[in-house]
Amino acid sequence: MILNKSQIDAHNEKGLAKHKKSFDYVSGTIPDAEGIIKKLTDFQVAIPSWALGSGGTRFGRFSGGGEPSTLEEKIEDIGLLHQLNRSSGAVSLHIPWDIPTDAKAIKSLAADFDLKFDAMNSNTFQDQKDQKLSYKFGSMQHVDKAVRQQAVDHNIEVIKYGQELGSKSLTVWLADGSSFPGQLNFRNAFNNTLESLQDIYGALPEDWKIFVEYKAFEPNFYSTTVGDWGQSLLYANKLGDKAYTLVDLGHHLPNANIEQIVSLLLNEQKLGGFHFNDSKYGDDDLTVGSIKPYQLFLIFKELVEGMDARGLNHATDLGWMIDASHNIKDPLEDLLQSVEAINLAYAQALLVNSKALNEAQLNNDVAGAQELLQDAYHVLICVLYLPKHG
Ligand SMILES: [Mn+2]
Repeated sequence: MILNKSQIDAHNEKGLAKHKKSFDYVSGTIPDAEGIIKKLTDFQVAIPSWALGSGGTRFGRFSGGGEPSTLEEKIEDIGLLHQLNRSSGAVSLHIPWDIPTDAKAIKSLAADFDLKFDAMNSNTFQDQKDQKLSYKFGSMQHVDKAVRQQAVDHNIEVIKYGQELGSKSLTVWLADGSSFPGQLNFRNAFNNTLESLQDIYGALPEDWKIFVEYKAFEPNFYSTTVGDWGQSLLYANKLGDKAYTLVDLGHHLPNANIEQIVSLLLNEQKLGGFHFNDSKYGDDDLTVGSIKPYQLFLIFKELVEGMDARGLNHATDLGWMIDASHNIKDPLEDLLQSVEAINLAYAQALLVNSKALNEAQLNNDVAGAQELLQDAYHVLICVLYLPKHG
């Protein structure tokens, strides 16, 4: 379903007076409201092609009505989302789930909805129909060179699809690891994976980036071969300038200090991309901001500070994507909530008085520093959410 502009304008018109009143109040309360709005407008979060259908758990899947089945329908859904929030202007494709058989037509359909193609995602975590060799015991870490080569070839094929669509990056997430002690020689698994990644890196176009995603557990539960940001950073450093670490919020051990990880990766100029979701226990893939919104704000605070320190463009120099699963909500409603939570956390981070914070830190003013963060976090919640539900 696509809305026409007059429908959206008519809807916006109804809330305009109320919005204007709140906006005037907010912009009178905070410095540089226009500058913040410009940054928010430029900030686009990619929607992965697998996010439009209902997800499921190991135990079951309850599909909703009207789920898109083709890539064209998925792009139309993302187009609708982008019409509504103007912040979801990119698609992230998964191969082989969403192979663009007619790349030219897909590219032009996406352009009709003002959508670009963000990072491409490869898949060596499951066996496809007619696949020659199995990934049951890993892909790039595999003891058999032929399996590793199959995984490398697949990734190179994904790059080719991406080139046809105008994408500029490849995200590699590996399910490789082991489920039982003794199953794997850790060093051999690491070195095999490095060699495979080097082969892919060699096929990467000059203006592309490769993102190495890490995950501490699942589907393997004893070890994972790219298990944390340190291991991902090792790969990224060994690969070269076009290789970066990708942070997925749900891929850490419980209570990990993700904001500190983000800060240090930016300091090393090795943070490449971000997958947003929220969680309470593990890789729960819940709606962004639904469980730990303050943590999301703290992460964005480090992102903003670290990107500014490195002179990076917030909107274009990192890959931003939602990576959540929609099990009981309508995916489109869920995605709207997620993108709104991201925009809010970003806005809150932009409101941090960094000069005053720096002074507080230099003076060891612990309470003052904490207050500065909490002020930035609360001001928008007060002005935005009371009128919205009042
Ligand atoms: Mn992810």
